[in-house]
This record gives sequence, structure tokens and C-alpha cells, in this order.
Amino acid sequence: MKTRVFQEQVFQALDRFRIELPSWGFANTGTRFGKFLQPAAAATAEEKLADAGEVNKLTGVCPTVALHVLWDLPNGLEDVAKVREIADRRGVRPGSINPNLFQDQEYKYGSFGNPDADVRGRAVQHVYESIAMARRLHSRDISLWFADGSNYPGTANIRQRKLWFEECLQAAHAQLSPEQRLLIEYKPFEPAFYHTDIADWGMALHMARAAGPRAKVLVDTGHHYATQNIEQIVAWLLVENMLGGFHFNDRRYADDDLTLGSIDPYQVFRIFHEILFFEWETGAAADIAYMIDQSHNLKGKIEAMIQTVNMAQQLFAKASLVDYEGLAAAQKAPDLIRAEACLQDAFSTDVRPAIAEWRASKGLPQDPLEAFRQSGYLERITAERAGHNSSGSTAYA
Ligand code: RM4
Ligand code: MN
Ligand code: MN
Repeated sequence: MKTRVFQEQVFQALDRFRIELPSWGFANTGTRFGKFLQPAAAATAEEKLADAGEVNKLTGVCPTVALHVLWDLPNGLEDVAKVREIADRRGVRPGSINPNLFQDQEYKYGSFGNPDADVRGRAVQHVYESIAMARRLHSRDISLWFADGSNYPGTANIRQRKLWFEECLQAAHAQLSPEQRLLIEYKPFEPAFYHTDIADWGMALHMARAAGPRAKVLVDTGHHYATQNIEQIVAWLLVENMLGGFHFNDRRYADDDLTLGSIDPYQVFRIFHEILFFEWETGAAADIAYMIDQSHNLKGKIEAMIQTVNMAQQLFAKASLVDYEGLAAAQKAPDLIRAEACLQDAFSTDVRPAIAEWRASKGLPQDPLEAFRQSGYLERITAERAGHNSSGSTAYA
């Protein structure tokens, strides 16, 4: 009986859990010291969406792919029809649209925070175009991450830049269709090493509120200082109805973009727990975009992505097993040991057999990683792509 209930809970959790893949996670990326090229890496939108389609085919839970405008739609609106066609053919849909406000030379001193009004204007224009592209791609979320900041004390007017950000974000928000959302990401440092304009969740929350009602906060799990209590941030954003989505990855030191749960799976579990406990207590369904933001330099890119999806499913399923009634009672008593055990019991439950059964019930491979290894897909793309992937500069300087 208990087993049946447990399996039903896992099935229900997995039925509603979807996670978005990042197109850039399939491309050759590197550290600032250089790139290690992989012969199978995707170089074009066609290849990135093909790889994402393969992950979705094997896992069944990644129907959308986040796109970075400059990398995937370099000709802007002109590329929309092509990308839609490729996505259709590869069995995925365009997901969040990520404007690029950090790569052009003119963003050397910032984008929305640039002291030059012309540069700010062009940055806003780029976001307008991204919103229009998102609309034509039927993408709901426009996801903003800013590299803006400064490296030396006194070199930037922090208060003035805050005002410019508010103005630019309001202008961007005004362009949204009623169904679209603006997600605002924060990051404490890098590439700027003295101050970052949107450095933490409080600043992102402020900016989202200043932008307008359809702006929400995006939590990238790698964008926090060590020991920061991310699940508390999540809990606060939930009650404020300001949690828009996640960029999942793991970190040890800074923005390490490591595989989700590879360093601290309990932290991801605790994040999911806060979300599910909130839903249980309020009866409301949290509307959150779960997205992966990882670049794998050493692991095989597609395998690492399957591994990530698998880990996310496991941790979400475990979090769904918390005995909420028992937890609420123990918190009220308060019975500290019992309350903590509610989380620990769920976290220690082995959900892998139930997940395999859920996959079988959907006609999916029970072990998607093994299925990928047997599929011959990697060998095929390696042969197709090795030629164009072996060239190109990998140097730091
Ligand atoms: C940042 C951030 C953004 C991503 C860029 C490329 O660190 O995580 O989400 O778009 O990297
Ligand atoms: Mn991110
Ligand atoms: Mn990042």
C-alpha cells in the first residue's frame, strides 16, 4: 500500500515537471582561459536544436529550448521563420528568448547602465526586437541577464545607473504582449569585479517591480555567494508572487556552471521543497519556468544534459514525498527533530525505480543515458561535425 502511494506521488510529480534546455549548452564554450573543442559540439541553430530534440526524445520532459538571440538568431527577425521550422522538425519548441546585452564592443561600459544615452537606446532597441522575436516564436519569457557593472571604486555613478536601469526596463516592459513576461536575472560579480548593477535578488526584485506587473525574478542557482540560503530567497519570492523561473546549475566557488546537483543535491531538493510546500499550503500552483543554464567543457554535452534532466527529476520527485501534514504539525509543536526528519526521509528515498516505471509508462527508455549511448547518435554527429569543429581559435590571448 505504502509503495503504491509513494509511486503515485512520484508519478504525479513527474507528470507536471518540465525543464527547458539551453541551446548554448550544446555548443563549444570555454573558460576565459581557452576552449577545449569537442568534435560533436553543435555549431548552428540546426545542430543545437537537433541535439536538444534528441534529449527531449529520450527524456520526454524537455519540450522547449532557450535561445540566445545573437548566437541562435544572428539576423534577428529574419531568422525567426527558419528557427521555427527547425524546431518543429526536431520535435521541440522555442523557449525563453535571451537578448544579448554583453557581447558587442559598445557594451564595454554597460548596456542599460551605460553612461552614453545612445548605447542605452540601442540596448533597449535590441530588447524590443527580442520581444518581437519572442512573440513570433510563441515564446512567453524574455530573459534578461546584464553584465553591467564596474571594476574600480568611483568609476561609475551607482545611483544614476539604477535610474537608467529602471527607465530602460519600464520601456522594455511596455512592449510586452499580455501573455509575455520579462525575467530579470541577478549575479553578484563577473564580468564586473567591483560593483554589478543587478547583483542580488533584492535588486532584481526591485527592478522587476519597477519594470511592471509582468516582470519577475529569475534565480540562477550559480549566481550566489557560497553558503547563501537560496531556498529562503525562493520562499520569499514565492509569497511575493515574484518568482519567474530558474537557471539551474551547480557551483562550488562562483558561477561554475557545473551539472545540477553534482556538488550539493540537498540544496536543489530544499529549493523544490519550498516550492511544493508553498503549493500544498496555499493550494496555488506556482507558475515557474524551470530552465537549465550549463555549459559543459569537459563532459560530453548531450550526456551531461541527460544527466542533468535525470537529476532534476529525481530531486523534484524526492521533494514531492515530504509528509506535509507531519511537517506542519512538527513545525507548530515545535518538534525540531521530527520536522527535520520529514525532509531527510524524503531526501533519502530512492526514487529511481519509480522514475524508471514512470518512463516505461510513457513509452520512454527507462535509462535515457544508456539509450543515448546505444542510439549511435553521438557517433553520427561526431562524423558529421568533426571537420568544422577542429578549426577555430581556442586561445585565451
Ligand atoms: C551568465 C548568465 C546568463 C547567461 C550568460 C551567457 O552568467 O548565467 O543567464 O545567459 O551567462
Ligand atoms: Mn543564467
Ligand atoms: Mn551564469
